[in-house]
Amino acid sequence: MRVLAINDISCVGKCSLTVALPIIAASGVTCDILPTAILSTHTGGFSGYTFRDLSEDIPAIIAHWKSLSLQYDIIISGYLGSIRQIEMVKTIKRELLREGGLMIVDPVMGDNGVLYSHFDHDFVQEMKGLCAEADIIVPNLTEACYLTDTDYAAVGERDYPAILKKLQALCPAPSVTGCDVKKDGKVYSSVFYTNDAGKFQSFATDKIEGAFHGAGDVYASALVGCLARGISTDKAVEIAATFTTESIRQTAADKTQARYGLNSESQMLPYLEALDKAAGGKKADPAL
Ligand code: PXL
Repeated sequence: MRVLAINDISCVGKCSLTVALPIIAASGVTCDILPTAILSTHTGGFSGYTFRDLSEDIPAIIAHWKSLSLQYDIIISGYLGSIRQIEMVKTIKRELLREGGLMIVDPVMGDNGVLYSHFDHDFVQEMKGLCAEADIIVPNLTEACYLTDTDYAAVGERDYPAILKKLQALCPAPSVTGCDVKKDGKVYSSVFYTNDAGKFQSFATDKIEGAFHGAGDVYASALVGCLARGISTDKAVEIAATFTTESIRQTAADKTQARYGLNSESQMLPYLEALDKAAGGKKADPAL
């Protein structure tokens, strides 16, 4: 099982590849990386960061991998620095995803109703095109709203199924994180998703107040890890959402600055135990 994670390297502030590589690799599969940019920190909550766009290097990297006849079982794309990189990911899918492989797109663009720095309407339009080429997409609620031209400020929990349905017009299996749901006077954070039978489902975990950076990356990486081990989508969502929530809970208890990312390291062991149990102890096939 060979997975390719396409994302940036934010050297400080755990997110993107510094989250994806340890989680996917620990899940028991080979995880290769394609860095899209190198930043001194991520762009949320820091100023004065450096940003080196690696677009110029990507075609030669792909050409080299093709000369090695590399093929991927799963490709997951995350933070892309430009519209040109969106086009590159489409090419990478065409040239390096094996037939029957899974293309997963995390359309990283924003949070809490607003786009991150560097992104605009044109980027959103192009991202819709990339999502249309994916088997699974994992937007947060903000990104789901941008992808479906929905007004985030007006969204209530009644609207989640309609958003999921609109996303399905783009991609067969959306999984939307960060959907607040109230039950018995308590607020939960839910994932609304489409399961392997094509049914809309949701999975709720405790909502922990605060804006925690890198949570989407932890969720997407754990989901990929579970799917790579042959676990059903229902169980994969449950394991990934639980891992993410417990990482947020520990980060809140640690009282570290949210911009430095989640303490997912502390939750790695329970995550792996849940993963191994769900996989029935079956190991992944070796990477070819
Ligand atoms: O976690 C999402 C993310 C990834 N990469 C970079 C970011 C962000 C969110 O701000 O800035 C560079």
